[in-house]
Amino acid sequence: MDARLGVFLFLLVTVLQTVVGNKWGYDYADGPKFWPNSYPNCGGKQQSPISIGVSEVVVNNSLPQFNFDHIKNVTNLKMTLENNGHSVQIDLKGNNLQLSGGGLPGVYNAEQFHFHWGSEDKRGSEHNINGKQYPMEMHVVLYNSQHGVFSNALNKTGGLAVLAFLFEIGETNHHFDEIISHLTKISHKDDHALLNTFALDSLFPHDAGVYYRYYGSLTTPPCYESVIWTIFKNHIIISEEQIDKFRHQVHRNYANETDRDISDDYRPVQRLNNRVVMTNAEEGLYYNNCKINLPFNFYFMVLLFLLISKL
Ligand SMILES: *[C@@H]1O[C@H](CO)[C@@H](O)[C@H](O)[C@H]1NC(C)=O
Ligand SMILES: *[C@@H]1O[C@H](CO)[C@@H](O)[C@H](O)[C@H]1NC(C)=O
Ligand SMILES: *[C@@H]1O[C@H](CO)[C@@H](O)[C@H](O)[C@H]1NC(C)=O
Ligand SMILES: CC(=O)N[C@H]1CO[C@H](CO)[C@@H](O)[C@@H]1O
Repeated sequence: MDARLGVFLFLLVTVLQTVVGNKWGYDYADGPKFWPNSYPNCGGKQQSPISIGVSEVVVNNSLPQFNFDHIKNVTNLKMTLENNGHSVQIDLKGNNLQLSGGGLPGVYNAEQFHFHWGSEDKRGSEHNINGKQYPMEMHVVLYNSQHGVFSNALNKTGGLAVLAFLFEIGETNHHFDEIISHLTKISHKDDHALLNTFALDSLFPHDAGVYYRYYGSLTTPPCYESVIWTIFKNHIIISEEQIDKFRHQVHRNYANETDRDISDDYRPVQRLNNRVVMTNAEEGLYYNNCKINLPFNFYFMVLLFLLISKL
């Protein structure tokens, strides 16, 4: 695009936004670039998501494991699936699903969990590892119980904790059947459906022991810098067929409007500024990003060794 045209469009959109008011989304006109106009916190210095460069991560041996015992609880559980026009969200309010450990300053209550995904496998996650984006990311949003209710915790430092899980494509994951089988019931904005309950941690990867930790923000307006982020090293596996249902069965519009998929509902990575990303274990310093690299390097080293030993 021509630079002057770009500036013109930017100004035009800025003016239109002021007129139209606080609407946000992921299109050019209402996208992340414009969020700071209506939501000043989105222009802050400790924003999320970020790119996690594994070589810059610091091991912190004082970061303990999480205690998922209470999060497993399905007694009197109520889970409501909702299309909020930006994502597919499962409401957990009032269930008293508590999380502790993981170096969190107190006991946190689960409020909801939701997803960000791409229209293609090569994008969709909000956080990336060593520059690599994943097709989907799940966020479990919790608030510090000392604030009583979610809305009070929202804008307090450390008021929120988000557990983030990255997805990769593989075999069908039947733990997601209950959610995916109800997507056609929430095909339009503001649609709701009641789910048969399941243990929240059944969606997590088998081993959720190693994680990354940093302090950041909500990845959607109003972008408050109140979030203690945890990104788990191990991925959740789902099939292409399953992710395709997220891509095409839920729309961002009301039923009386033209259907548009919710896909590509992710915010681009933000500057790290002075922040440090920590990990709770040495394994966090190794990320098997590219499976081809390892054997190649191995053979290369063997070859080099043989060559040197011949000299
Ligand atoms: C599970 O939830 C029920 C009802 O809220 C509660 O009475 C019970 O103590 C909880 N159990 C655990 C292990 O959290
Ligand atoms: C390591 O983690 C603990 C628990 O969250 C925290 O109190 C401490 O400040 C961290 N250490 C460093 C060097 O950041
Ligand atoms: C479509 O439905 C929504 C909510 O049901 C309503 O607010 C809106 O005015 C409707 N739009 C049209 C064009 O009828
Ligand atoms: C922690 C946090 O994000 N605090 C913010 C709460 O809201 C005010 C007003 O928008 C901001 O100035 C704070 O930074």
